[in-house]
Amino acid sequence: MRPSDNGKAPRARQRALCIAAAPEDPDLAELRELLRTAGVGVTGELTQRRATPDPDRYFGKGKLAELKRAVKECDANLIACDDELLPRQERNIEEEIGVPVIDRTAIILDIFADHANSAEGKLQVELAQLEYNLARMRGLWTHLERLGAGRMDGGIGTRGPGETQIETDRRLARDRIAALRGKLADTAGTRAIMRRERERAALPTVALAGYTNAGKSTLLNALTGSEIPTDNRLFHTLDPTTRSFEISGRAFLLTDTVGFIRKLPHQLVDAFAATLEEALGADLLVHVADASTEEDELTAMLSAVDDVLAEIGAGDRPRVLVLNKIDLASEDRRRELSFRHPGAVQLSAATGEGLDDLAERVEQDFVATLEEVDLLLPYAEGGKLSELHELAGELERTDTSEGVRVRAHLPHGAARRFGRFAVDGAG
Ligand SMILES: Nc1nc2c(ncn2[C@@H]2O[C@H](COP(=O)(O)OP(=O)(O)OP(=O)(O)O)[C@@H](O)[C@H]2O)c(=O)[nH]1
Ligand SMILES: [Mg+2]
Repeated sequence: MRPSDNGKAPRARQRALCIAAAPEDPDLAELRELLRTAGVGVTGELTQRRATPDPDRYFGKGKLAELKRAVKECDANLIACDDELLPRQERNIEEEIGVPVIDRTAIILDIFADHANSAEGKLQVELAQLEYNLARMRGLWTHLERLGAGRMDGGIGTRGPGETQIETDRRLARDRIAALRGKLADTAGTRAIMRRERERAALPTVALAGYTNAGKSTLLNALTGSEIPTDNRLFHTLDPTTRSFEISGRAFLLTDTVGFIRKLPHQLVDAFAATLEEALGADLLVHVADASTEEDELTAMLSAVDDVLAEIGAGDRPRVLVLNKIDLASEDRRRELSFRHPGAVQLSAATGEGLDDLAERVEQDFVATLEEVDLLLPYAEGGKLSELHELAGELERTDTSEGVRVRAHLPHGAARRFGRFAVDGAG
């Protein structure tokens, strides 16, 4: 059957049995959460402790037989695997069990496809999906056929057409991938122009990064008085949003970014690289974490974010750790958190508790990077003075016969730009 034929079934009718194999006891809570976000029901789970997954079938033979019985018992019509599967693992399980198999990567890609709003976000997700499909020689005809018709409504695990179509598909997919890369390069170019304009304004930028659902967008709203959408589902925000806010009279730009997750599909990291680099080129990175999760889980989330930051080359940016949702933590837990993460700011974006501490911290860390300048602004350049005010907040000014003498602390970019007015400067 062609996927377009069975594509009419509502997604909620998909009943998944979750599987995972890991050296430690596998925990399927996050996979369930991903499926919930994707609109798939979960009817059961089956896990196996093993050093590495079986290269051909993911599970061992005995476990696979158990899986077959479990699928029947809980009336599942889909198997959802917590790891990215090799194409042959996927094929073998499907043949053995007789129901479609979907892996973690495909689920995440599906959620991204559903949540993408901006033109750029859609291009990025489509690129990631095509690359995932191409790598698995999956029929792509359907994907291309449906372009323009909105997102695929065939539900998770939608199959491609038969193998005969695959060679044509591969060619079409490669053409499409090249076209997408071209379009994305154009948007990245536009963004580079916008960034240069911002650099000319030299407002310091702070970027929020962190695990999905940590509360990044809620924090952005709390700090800037904005109302960008937030939700208790994974990967709610895909597009970077930038808003300005003030600390002690100094204007900052704050950028919200796409959330990270363990085993983040590399296709997505590639596709979103330009967006992420943009956001992470900030003066200061605020790593937002969900303090209401248990310590083990929190540690795993923190290191997943560290890994992605390192992967995209932002590993050594100046950083502040925020432990958000502190309103949900007991007094004991708060003490434990300050002991375990001494440098972190504990706050609640929801109640506003601790926001002042963060502002203080951002200012402090940012101020440490400021450069002291001593300028002489000719009276003819009056407009520059108010610009300086916005950049520096506090100014120390004296009127002289030649112009206004100003001492201030400026961000690196602005200090360079005002260099020509420097009293002891060379030009
Ligand atoms: N109790 C409590 N809930 C919070 C707090 N901050 C955020 N939340 C809730 O956590 C959920 C996720 O918040 P978002 O701001 O959408 O999280 P995000 O990090 O932007 O998530 P993605 O965009 O999916 O990466 C929402 O349901 C928020 O209401 C907090 O300080 N306390
Ligand atoms: Mg968000």
